[in-house]
Amino acid sequence: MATITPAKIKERIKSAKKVAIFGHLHPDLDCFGAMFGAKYMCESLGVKCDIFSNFADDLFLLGIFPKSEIKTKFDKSKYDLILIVDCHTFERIDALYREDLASKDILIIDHHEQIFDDTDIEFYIRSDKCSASIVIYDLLKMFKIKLMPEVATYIYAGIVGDTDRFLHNNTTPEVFDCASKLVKAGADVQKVYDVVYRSMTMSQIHLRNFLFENLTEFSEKVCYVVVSKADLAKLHATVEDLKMFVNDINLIKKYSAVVVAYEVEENNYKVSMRAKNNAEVLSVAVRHGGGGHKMAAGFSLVGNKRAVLSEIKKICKEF
Ligand SMILES: [Mn+2]
Repeated sequence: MATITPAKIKERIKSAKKVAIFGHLHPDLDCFGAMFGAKYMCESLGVKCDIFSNFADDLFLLGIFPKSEIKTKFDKSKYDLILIVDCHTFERIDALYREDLASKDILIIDHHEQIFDDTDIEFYIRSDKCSASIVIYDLLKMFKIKLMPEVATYIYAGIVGDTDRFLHNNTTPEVFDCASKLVKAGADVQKVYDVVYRSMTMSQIHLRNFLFENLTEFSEKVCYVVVSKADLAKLHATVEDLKMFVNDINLIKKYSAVVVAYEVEENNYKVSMRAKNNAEVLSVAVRHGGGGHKMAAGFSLVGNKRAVLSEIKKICKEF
């Protein structure tokens, strides 16, 4: 694993002919914020680039990020540098692109501890930062690139996403400082909040209620809920809808760790965990082949709802 400096990042981007930018599967606010911020960085350095994501057409985040600037089909012969943001492992890259990326020159800019094992990959990792978007913001500042209002909005959205509106303990004084500068640069704060927090559909409301109603207490400190694709279908809700509410489960005072398992593909569950009150969920996630942050981490489980449910009960004992 080769770590590189911001100066070297600038050099690498400037010497590329065309850059392809990727984030993780099912991109969230921070992933899109970092991808769009990185695109602006490359273009400001005079290098052409494209963002690639196999996103859902009706993704609500597209109310913030322009769909027309996201490409789906990737022709690897057209790009000589791959920039990956907000992603800590190849497994989190969409399978659609994974193979095509393996043979390319890769640079990773992120805030997750990395488990990429390819020694040719170059890394710039700031695990002390709240989001990949703020890492990009810092680079823009270091490269003396002036922020445009729309880019300030993208980065603001990324920070809001990964701090959950300045709620998590990754919200340092520096985050507020950055937010203030982004607002001064013209970030459309109300648009971000309207799209992300004031746009719930009735099926999302029903899903949120379903999650709380089906929450099961494992112990004094731990609770869990398992949601199958059939459950989601009954509620006319999607996996994207469900992801909006994982943090909400963590609002309950008594539980210091919450476990939410949801079926993303048939018999393939994503397990998202959240912690508070000085508890941590990362070590459990890592033990089960996943990753993330101390208080927000996850992993995958294979099996039908019954099998996953019994596995989750065993995992709850680890807290
Ligand atoms: Mn992130």
